[in-house]
Amino acid sequence: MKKITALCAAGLALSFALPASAQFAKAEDAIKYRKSALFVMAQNFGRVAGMANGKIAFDAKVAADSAATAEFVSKLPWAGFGPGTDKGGETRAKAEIWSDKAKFDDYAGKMQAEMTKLAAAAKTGNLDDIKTAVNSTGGACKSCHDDFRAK
Ligand code: ASC
Repeated sequence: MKKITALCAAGLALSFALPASAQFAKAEDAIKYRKSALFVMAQNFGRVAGMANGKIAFDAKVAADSAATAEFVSKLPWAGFGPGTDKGGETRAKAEIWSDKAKFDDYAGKMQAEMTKLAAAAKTGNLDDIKTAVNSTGGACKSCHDDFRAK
């Protein structure tokens, strides 16, 4: 009972501390969250890309697992880009993410769609298909970085 009361109190405290974004207690947490998700995604995508361009020995099982993880994690960063999270932590996110949100969301959607195609290609184990999908996915990462990430 004591534990439940403490948990409720913690939840209540969090719900009162929701200025910047609906899902995080403070902007710094949202920034950490989105950067962590993008980092985990990049580690997994990078492994598959390394196999596609011959820098890492091709292992179909590792490629399929990594691509599946990257696909899942590609859904996560966006919750960390809520209103008021343009500042408050270490970030290279440009103000345009919030002023041109429709364009940002469009890029985010395209990247996720490419990750889904990459995961499907990796599941088949066909290296040529993986290469094609890696290129499209990398292109989607790059176009968003070009417009929305500071140097
Ligand atoms: C990666 C990674 C990115 C993208 C980008 C593609 O592996 O970490 O941010 O690919 O470099 O152009």
